Parts: sequence; structure tokens; C-alpha cells
Amino acid sequence: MWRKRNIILASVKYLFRGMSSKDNKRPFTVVVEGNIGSGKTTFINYFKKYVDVATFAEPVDKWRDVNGHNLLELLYSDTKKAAMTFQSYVQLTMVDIHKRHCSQPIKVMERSLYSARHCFVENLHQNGFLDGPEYAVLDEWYKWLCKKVDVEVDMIVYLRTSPEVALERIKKRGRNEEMEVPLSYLKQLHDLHEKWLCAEKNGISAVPVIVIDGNQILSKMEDDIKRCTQVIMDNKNQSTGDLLMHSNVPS
Ligand code: TTP
Ligand code: MG
Repeated sequence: MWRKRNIILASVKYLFRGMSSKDNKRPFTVVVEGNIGSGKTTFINYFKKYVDVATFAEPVDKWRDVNGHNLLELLYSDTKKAAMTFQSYVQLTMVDIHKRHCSQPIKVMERSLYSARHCFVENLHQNGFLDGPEYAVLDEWYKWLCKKVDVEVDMIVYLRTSPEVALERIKKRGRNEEMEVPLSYLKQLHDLHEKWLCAEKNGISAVPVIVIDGNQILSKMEDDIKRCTQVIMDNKNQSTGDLLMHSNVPS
């Protein structure tokens, strides 16, 4: 029952190009995705106790201080002006984390180059904050990076959270820059995460997606996290192809 309700290991998700081949020199790489306020950082922190796991939380602090400039604040105060600058920097800092060396066999990172592109850049463009040329340049950069740099991932954990719950958590944690984030924005981002992770078939390669009910309170989510950890540990030495054969998560 638990398996059906709270966690789904999607059988095959065709997501984006350039993520299929396994490079043995790279750690087994798990990216944690989900809306703003879905609990990604909390989820990542859980893995800190494992010696085999290197954790990388998102570099929000870097975005808030680029040579004294708070890009996150600029993004929310003048979105049209700051969108291109912000997303360029997000792309750079994400690639930096994808490429960051670690001695552990497993790497768990918050977000990825992929969600920045498929959710945030897409949304900013759809709302007219990134014009045609800006969107095209970001996309060219994205495609070049996917092709030329090893930014492949082996598994995605998706904290599927309702926009209402996400908003509640954003208000509670109180990051200054995000205090005016409207529910409509979170709904748009939610839909793009759903499209990207649960519906879209737009590429040639497959990455397994573990879906966790992010609406749960943390104490309830811990059971799911433990099982998810087991799946990651069990599969780090298998090929992605083997992993895709599972239709659900072993209890
Ligand atoms: P998130 O990347 O969703 O991180 P979070 O720490 O809010 O999530 P969680 O609570 O699950 O740990 O968003 C961080 C901020 O950066 C948020 O205000 C949205 C913004 N952002 C963009 O505007 N564009 C991007 O490409 C990314 C990745 C984030
Ligand atoms: Mg976070």
C-alpha cells in the first residue's frame, strides 16, 4: 500500500538528451527536484550521515552575492531586467556542481542544469520575461553544455508537492527575496515540473524518476526517504538499464 501511495519508481522516463551513457569515473549521481519550497534541501541533508554519499545543496548563497550583487533579489524586484543575468549564473553554478569532484561513490545534488532549463527558463520565457533572443542564447548554451560536458545523471528524486503546500513553506522559512511569490507562479512551476518529469517524452535517453509525496510532514516522509536511500544504494553499481526494469520500489 505504501508503495502505491507515496513513492513511485517510474518505469521509463524519456527526459532529455545526453543522459544515457554511464561513465564509470563519475559517481552515481542523483538529483533532487521539486518546486520551490518542496523540501529539497531538507531531503539532501538527510544523506549527510552516509559516508558513501557526497551531498551538494543548491548554491542559493552564491546567487545572493555575486561580487556584492544579490541576483535573487534583483530577479524578484525586476524580473524582466534580471532574468537573463540570473539564469545565466544559475546555469554556470549548476554545471560547477555537476562537475564538482567527490571521492564518494554517490553524489546527491539539489536541482540540476535540467530543471533550471526545463522549468525556470521555460517559465520565464512563457511569461515574457525572457525575450526570443535571450531564450535562444540560454538554450544554445544549455545544448552546448549537455553535449560537451559530462553533466549526466543516473537518477532523479522528485518531491511532488502541491503549490499550496510549497507556498506555506516558503512563507514559513521567510527568505526575504521570496516573500511576494504568488501562488500562480508556483502553479506554473508545478505544471512544468510535472510535464518534464511525469509526462514528457522528448529525448533519446532514459533516467529513472522516483516520485515522493512532498506534501507529507517530514516525520512521515522519513520512511519514504529511507526506502529511497535503499534504492539508491542498491542500484549505484547497476547500469541504468537494469534499474529501469523495476516497476516499483522494493520494500
Ligand atoms: P529552488 O531551486 O526551488 O530551491 P529551494 O531551496 O527554494 O527549494 P527547497 O525548499 O525544496 O529546498 O529555488 C531557489 C530560488 O531560486 C527560488 O526563489 C527560485 C529561484 N530559481 C530561479 O528563479 N531559477 C532557477 O533556475 C532556479 C534553479 C531557482
Ligand atoms: Mg533548498
